[in-house]
Amino acid sequence: GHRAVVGEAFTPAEEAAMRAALAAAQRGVRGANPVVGAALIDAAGTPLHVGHHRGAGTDHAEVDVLRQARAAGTPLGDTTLLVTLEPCHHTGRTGPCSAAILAAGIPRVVFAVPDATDTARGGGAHLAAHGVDVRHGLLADPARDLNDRWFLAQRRRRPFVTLKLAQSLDGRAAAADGTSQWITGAPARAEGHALRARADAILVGGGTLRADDPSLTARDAHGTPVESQPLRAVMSTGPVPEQARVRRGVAAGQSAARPGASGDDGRFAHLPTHDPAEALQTLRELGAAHVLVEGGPTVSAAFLAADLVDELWLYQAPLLLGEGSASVAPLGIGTLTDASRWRSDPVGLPEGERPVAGLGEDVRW
Ligand code: AOF
Ligand code: ZN
Repeated sequence: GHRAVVGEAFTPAEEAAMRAALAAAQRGVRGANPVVGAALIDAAGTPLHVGHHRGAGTDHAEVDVLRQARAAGTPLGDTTLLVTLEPCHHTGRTGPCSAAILAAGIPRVVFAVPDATDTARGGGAHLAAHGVDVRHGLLADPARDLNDRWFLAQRRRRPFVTLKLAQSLDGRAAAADGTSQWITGAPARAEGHALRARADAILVGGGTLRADDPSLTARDAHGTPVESQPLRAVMSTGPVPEQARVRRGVAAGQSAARPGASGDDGRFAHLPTHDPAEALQTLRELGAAHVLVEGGPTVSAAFLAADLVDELWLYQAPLLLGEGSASVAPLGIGTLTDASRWRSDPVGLPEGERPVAGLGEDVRW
């Protein structure tokens, strides 16, 4: 692992600021990007600003802090910036934080853990080479824990996978006659669209394609397709009909493929396989770092059985169906010790929103 260089010391004020940055990071939403927080202190250790990254496509934590500092007119010439992750050194959806920090004239940077990607790492070395006093390793363990699933996805060299399930209290995704729209309420569906907007690719299986003919577009709160649409993927060895909505997505001209994530026509990919690992490899080659698996039961079970789910968003609506199909197909688990176990983790939920169990409300885990 990465440890602080022996002899490197951090002040109590730096540690307090890094804790504030770690707390701020948790307000971000996981996905293609890690959750990251940053804090700025002055030479006396006085806290100045705390910021965080809100999810893929938005400002990085460092840039969030710099924006606050600019707005407040904070002088930066004798400050220390603390970041929970090494400042990036690449242009992805946003520009390099290394350059932003240099341009701002911040003389000292402390980061908790190095960036794990081949593309974005190197910000620490770059800053040091340009005269910034750079140290790292402060509160490295909690910083790693904060993004454990993201780091794991980097190590495994495959996209981060979110599985979304919407089900009744008794774990069913459709009633006996096949009706399934809608089991969860409007807020859960709206949040589902926000989840889509953060993903690079949305994946469904052949069953969902035939049953729902979904368009798999990401829409905003007003129902308007968001500007940067994720790649739409169907994982099925069967055909995808020419007239399937998933091929068209939003009306022509309304959709802009996300840079790097281009399918057959920049927006749609047919993955003719039953193997989730193979599907993920193809999506990775198409540029996807975050894949949202949206069903149905067979595809969900395939990803779970292959241990290829990093994050599970479970929406449980307050109704019982009794009969009907399960939200996840049989996983081949014969005994309790083999159960697929999950830990409840509020990280990734928007600020002020936490799972609420209440009569008449969708419960989100
Ligand atoms: C930072 N600060 O707050 C975050 C970082 O596509 P982009 O531009 O958002 O870049 C994504 C990559 O940047 C991501 O894979 C990770 O390596 C790094 N995330 N870096 O300096 C941040 N979120
Ligand atoms: Zn950055």
